[in-house]
Amino acid sequence: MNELLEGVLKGLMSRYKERVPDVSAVMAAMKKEGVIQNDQEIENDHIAFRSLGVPHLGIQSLEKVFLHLGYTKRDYYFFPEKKLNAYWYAPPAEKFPRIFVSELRVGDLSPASQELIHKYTGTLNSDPVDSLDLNDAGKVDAFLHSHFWSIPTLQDYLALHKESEYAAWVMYNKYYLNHFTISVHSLKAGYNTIQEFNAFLERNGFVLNDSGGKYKESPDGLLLQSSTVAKMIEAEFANGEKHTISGSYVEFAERRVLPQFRSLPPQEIGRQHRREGFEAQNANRIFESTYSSQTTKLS
Ligand code: OOG
Ligand code: NI
Repeated sequence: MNELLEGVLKGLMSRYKERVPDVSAVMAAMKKEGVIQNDQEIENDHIAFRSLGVPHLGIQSLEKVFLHLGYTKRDYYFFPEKKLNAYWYAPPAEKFPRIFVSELRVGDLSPASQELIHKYTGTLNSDPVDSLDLNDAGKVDAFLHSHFWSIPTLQDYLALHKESEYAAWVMYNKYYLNHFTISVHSLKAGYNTIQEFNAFLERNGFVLNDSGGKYKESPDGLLLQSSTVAKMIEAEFANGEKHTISGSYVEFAERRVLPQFRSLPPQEIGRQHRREGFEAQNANRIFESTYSSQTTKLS
């Protein structure tokens, strides 16, 4: 099972790296400053997917893939303003990343936007995961990068974008990895807090999402997160029309040691001694890494 999961994650990461130049750029900057010698030293805290809450798709469909690969469903999060649901999933072993899956609450959108989405997804009459061979890493990888609906017209994309930037993002980007996350607490001193890591990112020219501040802190003070602003990619819409849209980004997380384990020697600290899970108020701001309020800072 773990080999299968390794194969799927490898496929996801290689396409993500091709598409998000910040991934290799952050790693190169870390090597330049001697933080890491090679990419494998980086701990991937979590990866994230977005989806559409419509019949046969959404969380209930996508999660089947990861439950099959050994993940366990954990907490639910609700984002009323962005009209999203999300869950996180714990990996079968510590060496694998957690997974954060969100979905658009399509029924909460205006009738016009709902109609636009259904125009594309309404052709599905079964859950595509149900006909997928989940024991074949190559097939799962291809599935996660395939189309379940036709490429939208630019006009429909822009109409959706006005009401929900998340909706427009998924309509075009589908299940492309939305981000991977570097665990900064596992890095060497000088880089292992979110403030220090953000300073490193900024002196190397990376632009941070500053919605709610350049890092987001959970109310318990134990989960601190920051992220780059998504890079713009040239997208080709139906009829060959082109437009630049936001792609994916990179996230950074510091999970602090829980109070009851603070007296443990540093070399004994493992994942189970640190803050687990996610935080709705942090996530609410991190979503905006692909929103134009943030991406326009790049131009
Ligand atoms: C996910 C945003 C939330 C986190 O770690 O809280 C998130 C997204 O942009 O799809 O990644
Ligand atoms: Ni995240």
